[in-house]
Amino acid sequence: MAIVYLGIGTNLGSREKNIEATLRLLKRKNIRINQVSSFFKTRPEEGVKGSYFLNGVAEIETKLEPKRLLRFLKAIEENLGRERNHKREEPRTIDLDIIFYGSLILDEPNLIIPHPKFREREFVLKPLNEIASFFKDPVTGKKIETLLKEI
Ligand code: PH2
Ligand code: MG
Ligand code: MG
Repeated sequence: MAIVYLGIGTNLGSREKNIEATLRLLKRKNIRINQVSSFFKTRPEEGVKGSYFLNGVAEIETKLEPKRLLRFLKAIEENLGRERNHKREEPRTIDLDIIFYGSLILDEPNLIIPHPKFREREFVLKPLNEIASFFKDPVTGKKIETLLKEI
């Protein structure tokens, strides 16, 4: 079993319903949801179009290997109407990103863990700090609370 932190973001349609549906679909695959943070209203960053996001994170427990988990997360995104070959700047019903997979460090063409951008994203660090402030980033060795203070 691995403890995994997922970033959850939505800025299209009913954000609340998208989040509810996502949590429901996650549970289907024997994934245990340990904790869910608050969801914060945030401004789209990094050139994403559309209006406000709701952003939060969830701590889950799973036996799925990273690649299988990623495939399952993509299936949930598609199930909620996200196109498979979506563009980076398009608004999205749901975006599910693996932030941490335990203390695993992975650097492959289509999957980098920890998420390569989370350290500079307040929309990830702020909710993450609510449920995992003492969790240490395996790359920098820094706690979430420290990384949040640094941005
Ligand atoms: N996700 C991005 C880029 N920009 N901005 C906000 N506020 N929230 C996000 O989840 C987000 C973003 C890439 O996936
Ligand atoms: Mg993302
Ligand atoms: Mg994504």
